[in-house]
Amino acid sequence: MEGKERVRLSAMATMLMLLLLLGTTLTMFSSTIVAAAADEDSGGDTTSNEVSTSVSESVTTVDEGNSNDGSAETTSDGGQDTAPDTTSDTVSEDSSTNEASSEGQNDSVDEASTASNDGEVGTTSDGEQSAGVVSGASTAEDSSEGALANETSSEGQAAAVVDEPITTSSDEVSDGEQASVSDQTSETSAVSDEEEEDPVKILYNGVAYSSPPGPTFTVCAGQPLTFTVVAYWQAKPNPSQVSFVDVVMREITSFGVTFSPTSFTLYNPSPDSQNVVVNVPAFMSTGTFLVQIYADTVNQGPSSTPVVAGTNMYFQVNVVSCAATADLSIVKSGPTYAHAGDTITYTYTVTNAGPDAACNVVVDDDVAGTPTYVSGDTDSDGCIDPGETWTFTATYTVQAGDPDPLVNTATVSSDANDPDLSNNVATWSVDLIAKICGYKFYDANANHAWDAGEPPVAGFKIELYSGATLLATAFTAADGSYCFDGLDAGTYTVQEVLPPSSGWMPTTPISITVTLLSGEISMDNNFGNLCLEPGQGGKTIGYWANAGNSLIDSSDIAYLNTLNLYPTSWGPPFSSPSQIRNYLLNANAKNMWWMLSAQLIATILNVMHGYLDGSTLVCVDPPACTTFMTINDIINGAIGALGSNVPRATQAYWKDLLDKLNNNMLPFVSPVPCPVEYP
Ligand SMILES: [Ca+2]
Ligand SMILES: [Ca+2]
Ligand SMILES: [Ca+2]
Ligand SMILES: [Ca+2]
Repeated sequence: MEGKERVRLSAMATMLMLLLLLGTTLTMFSSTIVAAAADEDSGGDTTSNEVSTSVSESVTTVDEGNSNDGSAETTSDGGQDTAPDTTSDTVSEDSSTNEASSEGQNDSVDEASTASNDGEVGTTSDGEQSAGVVSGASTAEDSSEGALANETSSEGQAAAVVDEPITTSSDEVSDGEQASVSDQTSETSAVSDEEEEDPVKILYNGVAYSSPPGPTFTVCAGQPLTFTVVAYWQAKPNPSQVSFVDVVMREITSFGVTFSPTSFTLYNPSPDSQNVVVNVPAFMSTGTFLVQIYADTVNQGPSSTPVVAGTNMYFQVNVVSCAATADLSIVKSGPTYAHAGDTITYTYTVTNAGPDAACNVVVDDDVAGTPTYVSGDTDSDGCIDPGETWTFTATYTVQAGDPDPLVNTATVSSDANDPDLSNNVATWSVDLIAKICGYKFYDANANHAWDAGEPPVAGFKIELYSGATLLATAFTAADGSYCFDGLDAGTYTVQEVLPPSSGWMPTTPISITVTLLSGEISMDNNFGNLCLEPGQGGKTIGYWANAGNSLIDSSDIAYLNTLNLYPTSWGPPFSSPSQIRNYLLNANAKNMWWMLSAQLIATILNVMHGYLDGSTLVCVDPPACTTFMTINDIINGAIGALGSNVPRATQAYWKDLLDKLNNNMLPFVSPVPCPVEYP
């Protein structure tokens, strides 16, 4: 009796402690608590874990105890009164609690908890109980209602949750073997001296989560979960009956949990344990799933009396979607303007604000195509990690007539979820600009085209018009070039402005009409010019008949005698300068052949004596100057017109040119550009 009293006292003391610990949440103490207390007592190693474990168990168990009572009764209908009695006995130790609880029980049973309890109980006694777990939660309120009875506690904790030890004990009881055993377990007192057996515990990180919710494991949908628990049996130092326990691990819920090993044996006398790997198959949907596993003591020895109870462990699997989430953003850059024919290089900068890496990144550009990766994957994993900045480039060659501005859109995507798609798009606008260019060249040979060796003319004014509107003015560069850039598509006129006070004149049209497509470059809108200077150096017929006559030498005479000159008594052929003087002084236009011959002699002598340069280009139709000839051209033309059968008009034409040339009346083309000056 003393021993029993002692046990009771310690049990009472423990309960008080638990009450303090749990405050008002404690409801009532079931046999489990008592058992736990007794365990601690006898075990001597009342670890906090155990305490807390037993507390939580007891809390959850309380109502269960009740419900178990109910169930037990139910069960008892099927076979045994002893178990329920035992339980109630236990409770009755708590006296007042007991009744209250039983009322609470009844209430809860009557109310919502009924179903669950029934379910549980039923399952429980079967040793299975998925449904019970869920219903447990819902029962919480019931229990609290019945709670008055439940004194204080538990709100919540669950009537429905089945208490394994009890369940087991009822199972055991149902074996018909033991009123006494359950008495021991629950009552602790007298019997405990004989057969105190700790229930097997399932410890996770040293804690027995024998009531829900237990630890929570967060896993990705579709990914299995594996963790290790310890099946633990706090055996007695001097066991009188039980020296080993065969344990089988099984799942109460139906998620397909497996164990490795599934079964094993724990031995007395030393506390024995077995690591058990819990394999939870993948959940495919997200959410939180409560899992209940059970360490069942299926055999023990040498006694066949099943006094070692199994135990539950609860844990939750929080299944979350693990598709990567990454906030990609793209920034695009490129030139601000471009001409047709330009190859634009766009640069794309892609970053990831996380939180996850973005893999299988695709950058696309609706104009430039698929950009090429350049750099940024610092860890070379093919994914844009937060903190990485990836660079891509793409090129596009602008075509004349492309949309202006040329706007293209780049997008970035990956296989990660992107919560903000607004920054996955970037556009870039390129202003397409057209251009008109050309050269100002010195058309030294007045052939209206540029020829190799003809120099550029710098400083020449060129104007750009749209219709009658002057848009811009340019001056030719040192290389003679000019451009009007930045133009939109349209029709323009470029026009040169001649320096007003010099002999500049165009040899090509002074204005050019240009029609541009967007971005188009119109080149070679060239202007040819030359400048005139007064004719000089010419000597007249009078000169060669008088002052210059003595300059005529035998070679002059020899050459002149080769020409088909008009024949007179003074020659040709000539034999002396005086004959030439008489021929020149008596020449007249009665016969145009003679007059042409006289002017031709003077011009030839001018050239042969260096007064004129036969290559000098002269304007033969001043002031219009649409036709230019070299002095040699004129001489040769005149020679060709000599003769008796050449029309007078023809001979007169050449005679007049020679006359003007000899009198310096035909402008010469300057061999080099004249100064270009504008006011
Ligand atoms: Ca984004
Ligand atoms: Ca990377
Ligand atoms: Ca434009
Ligand atoms: Ca030319």
